[in-house]
Amino acid sequence: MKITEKSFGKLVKLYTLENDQGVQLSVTDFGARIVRLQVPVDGHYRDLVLGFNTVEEYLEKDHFMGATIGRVAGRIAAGKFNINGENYQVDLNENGNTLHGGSDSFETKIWESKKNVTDELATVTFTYTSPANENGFPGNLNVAVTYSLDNANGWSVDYKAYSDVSTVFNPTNHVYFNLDGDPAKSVANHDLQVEADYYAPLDKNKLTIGKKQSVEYSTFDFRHSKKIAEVFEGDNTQNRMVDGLDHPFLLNKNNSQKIDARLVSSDGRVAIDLTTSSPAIVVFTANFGADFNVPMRHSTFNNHGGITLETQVTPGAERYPKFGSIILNKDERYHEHTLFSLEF
Ligand code: G6D
Repeated sequence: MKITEKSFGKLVKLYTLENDQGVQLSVTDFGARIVRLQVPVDGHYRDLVLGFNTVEEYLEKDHFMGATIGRVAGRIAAGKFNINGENYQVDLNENGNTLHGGSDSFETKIWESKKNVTDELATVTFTYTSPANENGFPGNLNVAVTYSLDNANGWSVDYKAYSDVSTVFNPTNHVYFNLDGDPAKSVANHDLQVEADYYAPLDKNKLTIGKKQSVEYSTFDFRHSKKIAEVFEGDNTQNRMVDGLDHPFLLNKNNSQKIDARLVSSDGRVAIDLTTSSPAIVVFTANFGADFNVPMRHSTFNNHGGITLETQVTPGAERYPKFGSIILNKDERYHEHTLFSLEF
């Protein structure tokens, strides 16, 4: 196991965690972000995630890519919520709503970093203190995000946090996978499995509407692995509205179930099994439209050239308690964990 460190631009570092099997996970303190994930396939490295080579490109082209998202991932309708009888209004940055914690949130901050290597595990922990009232959110919030890589080809993300005042907190990571290693190629022929009997439909502004919809007999039924293509080609109005998937899947969490989700490359050579302590996964198929032809590492992105598996509480929970709670009480310890097991 080892970690190498190099500059990723002015004041910003890139850490590469490497195991004895040659898996390389590169992360940066700029947004506590995943930049690259490489595995050896047929003697060549295949890069499984989308990314750019410089901080400037992230800022210009897509600042959420690979980043830690917070304080609250997804959309807060009209930026309003209530904690213990107190009303809050946070900054608005998309159609009169708050997306991913408002503008310039976790993803554009330079986090503190600390690395550690043992024979079996390499870890980098990024920490950031979000000051009270940042983008309107209450409480000084201390956040730690730890990326770990083990020798059995598992890598994980741990989120820990506490606040000096009760607040809301619902972080995730916004890494886009393309297990074919080519952002020019749609993920339509990847196989996806998600252990969810229900998903949350959206309105035209991509806000959840407080409904849990059964996946049965619909394109949203990924309980048995199937090609993603169906969500791009069918006539399901939810898919057509967002041009694919941009939906929360409410995880079943059966004791017998081994994994929560599985993604397999088009050629079947690479797979990722995801297991999480979070209750939901927002699956976003990078529905950026035909005009978003942005040069990325390896090639120029084409529509649907990536897919996120964003572990979190279903967005809208501040309005719809049936989705769970995103309240982090004063001095309570927050901890969520997601493991991604690689097969190649
Ligand atoms: C998220 O769900 C949202 C998308 O709608 C958004 O476009 C993207 O982040 C940037 O996953």
